[in-house]
Amino acid sequence: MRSMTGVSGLVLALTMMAGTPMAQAKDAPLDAMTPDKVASYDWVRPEADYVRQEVMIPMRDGVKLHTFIVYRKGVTDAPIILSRTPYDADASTSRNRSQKIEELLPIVDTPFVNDGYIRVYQDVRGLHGSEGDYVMTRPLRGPLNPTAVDHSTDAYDTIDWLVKNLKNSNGKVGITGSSYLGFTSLMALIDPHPALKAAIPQSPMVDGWMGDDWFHNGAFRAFGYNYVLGQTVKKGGKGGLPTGKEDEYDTYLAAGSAGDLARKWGVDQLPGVRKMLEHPAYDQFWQEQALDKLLAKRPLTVPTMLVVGEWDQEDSWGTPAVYRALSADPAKRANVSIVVGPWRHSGVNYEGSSLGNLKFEGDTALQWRLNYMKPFFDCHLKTNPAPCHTPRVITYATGTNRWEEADDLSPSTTPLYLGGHGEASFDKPVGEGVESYVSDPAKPVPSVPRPVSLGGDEWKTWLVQDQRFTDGRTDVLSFKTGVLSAPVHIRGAPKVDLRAATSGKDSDYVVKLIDVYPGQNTANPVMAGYELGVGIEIFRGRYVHGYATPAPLVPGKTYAFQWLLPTVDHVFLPGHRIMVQVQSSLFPVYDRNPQSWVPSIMDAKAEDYVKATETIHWGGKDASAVWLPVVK
Ligand code: PG9
Repeated sequence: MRSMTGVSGLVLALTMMAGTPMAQAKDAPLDAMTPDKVASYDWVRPEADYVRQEVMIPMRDGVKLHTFIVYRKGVTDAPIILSRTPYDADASTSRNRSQKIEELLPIVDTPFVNDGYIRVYQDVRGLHGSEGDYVMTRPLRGPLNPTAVDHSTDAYDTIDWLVKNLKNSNGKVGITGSSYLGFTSLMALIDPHPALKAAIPQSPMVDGWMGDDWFHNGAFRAFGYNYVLGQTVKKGGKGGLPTGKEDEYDTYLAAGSAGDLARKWGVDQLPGVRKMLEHPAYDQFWQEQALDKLLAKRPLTVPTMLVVGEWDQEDSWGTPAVYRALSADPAKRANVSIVVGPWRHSGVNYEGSSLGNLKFEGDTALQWRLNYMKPFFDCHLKTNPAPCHTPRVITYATGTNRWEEADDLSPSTTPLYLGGHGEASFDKPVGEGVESYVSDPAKPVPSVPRPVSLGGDEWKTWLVQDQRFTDGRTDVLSFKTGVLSAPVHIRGAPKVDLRAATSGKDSDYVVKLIDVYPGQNTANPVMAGYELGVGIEIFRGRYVHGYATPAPLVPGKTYAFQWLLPTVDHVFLPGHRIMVQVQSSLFPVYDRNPQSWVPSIMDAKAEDYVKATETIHWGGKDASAVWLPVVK
């Protein structure tokens, strides 16, 4: 099956193709019509302090995957760190086209290549230089994938080739990467190659419906069309929907439903978009791909450190879901740990001393990489390593701004009750009552102050946006504690238990858990009175009876809507207040709920979008609360 005998032959072939134009003898003068195009140029010069090999690694079905292998010249007995990416392995290993390895590879790789590691990046099948067909987040072999290959087999075959062909390796491999690369890292844990000794999946895409890129608890992120366009279209897809610099609140609102938006901009026939539009509920298509469930069914033989940002705007679900699934099983518990840092999506791989208006104590991402990532890979991958001391839970407590180690996340057992007159309290309110608002899909609550631009820096920081811009809107309820006299420290996933009724037949509910900063802050005025979202998450009401079984809500009937907010470690400091905001839209990050009953919201018509009165109960038997994972 293997068409190559090893790295050295291929490298030689590439070198011969590259370099000096062959058409003309070297010293002969050129005439004006000598063609100027040449085959290639070898930009890795002899003085480079590294070796960079480009190889095609054969998989079991004959497809070859495009792979770059980079290491400092002269390394021996070297552990290997592998990343399998849809984002161009060539680009990942040619930063600055530098001749110095530290400037060539992403900054996260520096401590490793400086310590004798081999770094490998590979294009997933069907993208960039790799052969084969591209299926976005290709499902595992099984009911959804009848072929003989998936990311688990591709990782296996790649690792097998690496340990057999890299003569300067010590035969031990780790795998890592964020988001899509986190997903491919997790896939490698299924029937893993024996040489795979450690994994650090960061913000992996685990379940595209429950709370990662495409849907959150059933509410849809049409913004994903941009991703599909950029990644799956050969020509013309880069740059996303061609809407210019318009306020995307207007763009999305004018289009109507998510289906109409897709049709209007001509992306409705892209397979990646169609798969979303055709599967609005949590059917087999999504359930069979949920990696937390797939991993829970198998042994976990590879030590795995899962990583997520507290404000991960794309894949906040996956890491905690996999941690819950694996740590609940005594047979797997010893092999799994979780890291929660003060980062945006993939922020762990960049500079981490701030996020939006928030400032931390130094570069928290670098701190994690040096103090936890490096020792973890070292102790599992080096030859004759020092023993591992990996805490199960490693979190950065925002608020007090310090790293903490613990044996587990805290369970959500302390209710913060919503009450009358905009109050929130740890004591159950005396009496009971309701608060209400009118939700109008014609004027959805914006996700950030307008104008909205879903890409770029605004997207990276929207979860830490000051929430004062919605506090006080007539379609947003705010419930606030008194000023705290002692810190309230939470570590885990707060759980919403919202007791609510709608006058419509369907409704979304958004709950924001907010840290309200003191009103005066002379040293840092931007944070005076700041309303920091510590967890923002949506729930689509039609799924209250089950995610696979959408059903109309009975107008006026009170339901218990329950869902998890993202996993965090946060300290609400004395002098601060805790606020809970409730609203019924978060637009345009999430599509609008028409609030009347339609079989698929993807195809709601203009006339289906109706106003509804939302009634939130407090106290009594229907006491709405956010259950906090308080550290005791
Ligand atoms: N969140 C991105 C993604 C992962 C998997 C599928 C689609 C998108 C990413 O950052 O890679």
